Amino acid sequence: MFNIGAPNFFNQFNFMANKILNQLISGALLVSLSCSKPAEPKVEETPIPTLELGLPVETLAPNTNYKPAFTGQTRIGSIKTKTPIQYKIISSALANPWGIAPLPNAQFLITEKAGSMRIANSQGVLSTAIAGIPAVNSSGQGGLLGLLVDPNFGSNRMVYWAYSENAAGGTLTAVAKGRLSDDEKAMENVKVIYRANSAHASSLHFGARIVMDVSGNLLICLGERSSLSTRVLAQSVSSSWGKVIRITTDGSPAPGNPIFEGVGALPELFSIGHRNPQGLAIHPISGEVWLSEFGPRGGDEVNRLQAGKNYGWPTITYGIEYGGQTIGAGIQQKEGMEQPVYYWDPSVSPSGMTFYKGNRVPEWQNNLFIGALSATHIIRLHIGNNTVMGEERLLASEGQRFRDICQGTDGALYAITDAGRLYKIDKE
Ligand SMILES: [Ca+2]
Repeated sequence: MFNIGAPNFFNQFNFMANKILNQLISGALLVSLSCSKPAEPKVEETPIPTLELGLPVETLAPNTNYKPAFTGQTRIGSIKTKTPIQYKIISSALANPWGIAPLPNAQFLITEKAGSMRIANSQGVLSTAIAGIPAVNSSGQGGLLGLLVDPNFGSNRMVYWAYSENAAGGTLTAVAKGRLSDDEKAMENVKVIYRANSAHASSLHFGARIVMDVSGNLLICLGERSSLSTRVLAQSVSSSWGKVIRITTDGSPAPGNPIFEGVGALPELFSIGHRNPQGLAIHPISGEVWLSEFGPRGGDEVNRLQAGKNYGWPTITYGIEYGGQTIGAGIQQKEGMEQPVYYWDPSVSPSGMTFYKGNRVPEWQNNLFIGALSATHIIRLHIGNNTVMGEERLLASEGQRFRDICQGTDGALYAITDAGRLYKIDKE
């Protein structure tokens, strides 16, 4: 057990400065919102009495001198959880876990990259691998990836998962569904419901998280497969690379999908212009879908998804090539392309994420928690009126690559790491 909630001298010392900074940023945000953003339905938030902002959590130099589109789009002030928090490792026996989702009875369903799916109980004890999962290609970033437990699992026992599959010409991201057997040992009636168009000889950028929206349809994020020749297809409406798709639980394009203009536009597209999204979560109040995606060097993003919108990659980005060159025309903003709600430079490698809607830590309600891989911590973002109001780094001393995070039925957070750990994070 470790305590990460204690205030420190630095915070006390900077109290007044923080309050002034807080007011300045709040004022700037209001001006920015009223001047440059179209009117959006306001999202009600559980107010925090005083959101004291410290210096931004990021202290490293950025990769570029690009300017954000609005105040608070990057390097927002830091926040610190006041509730005393504890965390513990409840399992270290997972092998490259990739996705975690709560099951009834305080259990969790977990995918492992090499192709197995297991159940962990509330003490972290793991089941044997569940039988009946189709083969995956786990080279590079591929494998058994994101999963979703049906919100009506209690009555239908349905599970959906995404994975990289061998296909003519390389690999592709596929989506399957199945019924978890009553004895929890096998996936029954497994059916592949979607295959990305098309295969590519790359082991990178599969995307592959799944959520169910308020209408009961599936949203799945798909990467653009990383090659210079394929990244431009994130802008092509006839390719499913670099997209978020919205399909029924049978795999057909969902009713009410937006219409994209262009030859051969795929009817399953929900949003376009993504690079490698590895996080999806439904906002608890608005029901909107939020997404995290890996940008290039210095351009990782959080986006609030709206049907039919273009999120810019590779035309606009706050990042640069890993070799240092600018990307495309080196622009960060363009008419007709959406700005990220938030971005990180340097990169943090944002992966799975969840909004907190529990009662264990009231000040966390509706906050967004994101596993960070290269930055080795859990990101906490306080969201208000669809903007990021403050950022905190949790479990940074653990030095783990956090791959996914979910909220258990007990109201605690549970996070998995590439090294095979399952953490429980809760109030003391
Ligand atoms: Ca973008």
